[in-house]
Amino acid sequence: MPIHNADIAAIFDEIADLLEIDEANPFRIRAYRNASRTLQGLGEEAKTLLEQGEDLTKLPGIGKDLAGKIAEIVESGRCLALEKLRKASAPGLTELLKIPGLGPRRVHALYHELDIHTPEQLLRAARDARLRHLAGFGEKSEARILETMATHVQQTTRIKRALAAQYAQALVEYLQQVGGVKQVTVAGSYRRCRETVGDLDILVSAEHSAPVMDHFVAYDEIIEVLAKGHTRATVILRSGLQVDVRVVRQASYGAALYYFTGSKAHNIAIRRRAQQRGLKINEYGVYRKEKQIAGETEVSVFEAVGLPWIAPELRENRGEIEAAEAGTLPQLVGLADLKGDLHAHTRATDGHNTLREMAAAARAHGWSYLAITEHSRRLTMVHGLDEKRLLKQIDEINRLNDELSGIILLKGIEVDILDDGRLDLPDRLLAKLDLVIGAVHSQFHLSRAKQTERILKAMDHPHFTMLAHPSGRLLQEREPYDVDMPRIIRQARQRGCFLEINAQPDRLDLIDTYCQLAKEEGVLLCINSDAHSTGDFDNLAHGIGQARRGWLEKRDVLNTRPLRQLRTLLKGTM
Ligand code: DGT
Ligand code: CA
Ligand code: CA
Repeated sequence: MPIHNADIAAIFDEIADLLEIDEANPFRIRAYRNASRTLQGLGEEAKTLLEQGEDLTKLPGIGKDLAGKIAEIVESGRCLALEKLRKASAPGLTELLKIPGLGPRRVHALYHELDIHTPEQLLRAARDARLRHLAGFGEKSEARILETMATHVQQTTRIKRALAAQYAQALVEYLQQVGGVKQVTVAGSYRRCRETVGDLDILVSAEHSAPVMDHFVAYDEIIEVLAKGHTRATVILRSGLQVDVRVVRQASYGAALYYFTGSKAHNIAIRRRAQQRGLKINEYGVYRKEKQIAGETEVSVFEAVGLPWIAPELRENRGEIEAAEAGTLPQLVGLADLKGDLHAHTRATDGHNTLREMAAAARAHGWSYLAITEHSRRLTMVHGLDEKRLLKQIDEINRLNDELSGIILLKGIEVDILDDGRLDLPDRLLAKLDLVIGAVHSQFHLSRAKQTERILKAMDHPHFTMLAHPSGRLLQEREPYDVDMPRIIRQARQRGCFLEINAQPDRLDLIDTYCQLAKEEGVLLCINSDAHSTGDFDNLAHGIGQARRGWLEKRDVLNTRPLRQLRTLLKGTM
């Protein structure tokens, strides 16, 4: 049975969750979380590395013990440590963690005080008003839990796109093995680069569908075949992910690709347009009466309804059809447009690589600059920098810049925005830096008015350059905090500062519709990897997807600027 990195990561995450509910040693918990992150970002399958005899302890955050566990999982598909932890706790307990607003501490209280270990029990207790008396809860959080439970079921069945990508790529390669197959493409929300996907919609072009269907349902990660017909099948993978596969002839490939890319709202609007022109449009082609007039390529489908090709990321019926009609579609930003990255960590705090290693990796990506932005002192858990250690890092960067060629390290900080909107380090120190990224890492539940005021105050600070992960959401873990984002965007315009698109696959924050608003307001966005190791630079591809969903062009993105222009823009904020 093939074990993917995503499977191992899921096991480590569950271990970390259970340890956290158990109030185990925080460093032990972090070790599992870091290892999970390393695996999720790893370009190559751990299984392959092991087969090649590679030493896994060379990977960031993987020590001897974890390397052993990875080998165990790859070989046996099992992890004894997890099984032991599961036995010692109630089944379903980690399900509770997926409910937004419930962290390990609260789950611990629910379990030990009220014997609640399933979402159903939680719902019942909230309805009976039993939660409000629990330490750390109250009437407000009880109401919030009732509210989120309503949407919870729907949310947990989706999966992060970056994770789905690992399953998708393996499956695409598998399907390409069949003789006669010309093209294999993942369509649906995946192709539109939504941050989570409900299922995978895979399209295969071949003249004969039977061999493709037979090969597909024999894939050894399938645990259930829900449907199998002549040209389509639906299955569930061991990971729980649902996959739809459809086989079409080359003459219909464009029409099918178009149709199954969606979104549904976009498709419906285009179909109406086709009808107005006396055309019929479906997954097989575009028809006038009975005659197919288009459908081999996507371009031909759009052409038939009088439009230029529209990039998949825009197809949400949010104005793209009108823009296509008017000839004002954006020239979307691409990965190759980026000149550098402005948010990265090193071993000085919770990163895994040295300054020198990070610089070399950034240069290898072809960039001309990389900003080092460690956490500030308030985050003691990750060894946030105090004044003395930041000064020391500034010196190190200066020295390294003298020595290195082809890459410039910029001096920055990811400084905590304190509860009252002040910044976590003194002005005279921030003044020595090239950029100051402000970040909210605490007090997520302030009222909308207070949270907004807090962030606006921080942005007013003379040295504030950029707001990190502006909404604070963690996909499927934490809802965005309640904040007046349009006001923050307007403030950024007035102050001449920037907003981040944090490219970590579980953040992808700023959210697409606000990217669009920021662009309209003339606020530059910066697509940042938030790298904690050299491998994390690959996150930028996810950030680009998010930026494209937000209609951003090269000129809307700060880190497409060459170094000299960038420096001028950064100085404007200091
Ligand atoms: P997901 O899977 O929830 O992340 O989102 P999608 O967009 O991938 O949705 P899915 O998998 O249900 O369907 C794939 C595409 O098929 C969808 O984007 C558009 C097309 N489609 C599905 N149902 C309909 C429909 O009732 N009418 C039209 N016009 N298109 C549909
Ligand atoms: Ca889908
Ligand atoms: Ca589907």
